[in-house]
Amino acid sequence: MHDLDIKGWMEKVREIRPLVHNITNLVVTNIVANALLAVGASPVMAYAKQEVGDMARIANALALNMGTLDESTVEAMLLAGRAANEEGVPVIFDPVGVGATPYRNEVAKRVIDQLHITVLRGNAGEMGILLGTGGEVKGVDAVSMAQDLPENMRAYSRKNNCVLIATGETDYVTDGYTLWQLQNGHPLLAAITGSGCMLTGILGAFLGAAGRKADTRTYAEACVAALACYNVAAEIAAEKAVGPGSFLTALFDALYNLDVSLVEQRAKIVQMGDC
Ligand code: ATP
Ligand code: TZP
Ligand code: MG
Ligand code: MG
Repeated sequence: MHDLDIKGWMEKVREIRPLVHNITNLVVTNIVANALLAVGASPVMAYAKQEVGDMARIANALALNMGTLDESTVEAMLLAGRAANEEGVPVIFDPVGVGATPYRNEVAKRVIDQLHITVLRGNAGEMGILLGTGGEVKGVDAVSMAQDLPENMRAYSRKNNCVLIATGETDYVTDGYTLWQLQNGHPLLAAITGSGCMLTGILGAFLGAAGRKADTRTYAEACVAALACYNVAAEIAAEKAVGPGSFLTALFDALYNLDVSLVEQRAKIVQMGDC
């Protein structure tokens, strides 16, 4: 159903321990750092405008997340993003809560217009709103997804030469040509805050493993591997958990102990025609 080397990607992450520079939100900072450590990456959170450019330049990937915005964070994101773009460092952007307020919409537009984003990842509601194709959010949560979202993602991705990812019960990834549909994961992911933010950080780690100035197809394949690892880890964690609290702990353990051969066995990935 697919021809991806998930094992190879995970091994690369563990081998090179990518430095992921995160400008993320106040709710999830600690769990994003712990999730990155658990997969074998090296997280750093840096926000000061005096240092974000320098940090982004030495990082393997930059992860921008607009969950709890203010103007100094936005300024930091743009400075870091420009530095990353100059060096070819891959940049992932998570437009948390876009559609909830005009300010969030304006900031998402500024980031997308002013930076070259390597990967744009949101829940299905956020992605529909960003693409102007419908979809609904309530605060930071998706309420609904437009039927034609995957095809609209493919068109946007091709036009802008970036990877698009919409998550939910089913996840969609596209490089503008191929569309991958993934069916792993667990409803407990929607019962903890930050499941999307942790995923964004981990996607950053896999992009870092792909290296600087890689092509969009390579970055997309790294993202599909990251999603498969994360969501199979969530399934393993859910088997041990009794509720959201123990699930989060079990998720760190499952990411840390992840047997990649098991991910390859359990991954439910459909790769849909190049066009
Ligand atoms: P939200 O703010 O709505 O929680 P998010 O940014 O947290 O959105 P999600 O779409 O919830 O992002 O996706 C986060 C992770 O949880 C992804 O890995 C996704 O595959 C998984 N996921 C979300 N909902 C489900 C579900 N019902 N069943 C299986 N996996 C899910
Ligand atoms: N409020 C602002 S950011 C945030 C909340 C609750 C966390 C959102 O995390 P996720 O991963 O998008 O569910
Ligand atoms: Mg969530
Ligand atoms: Mg989110």
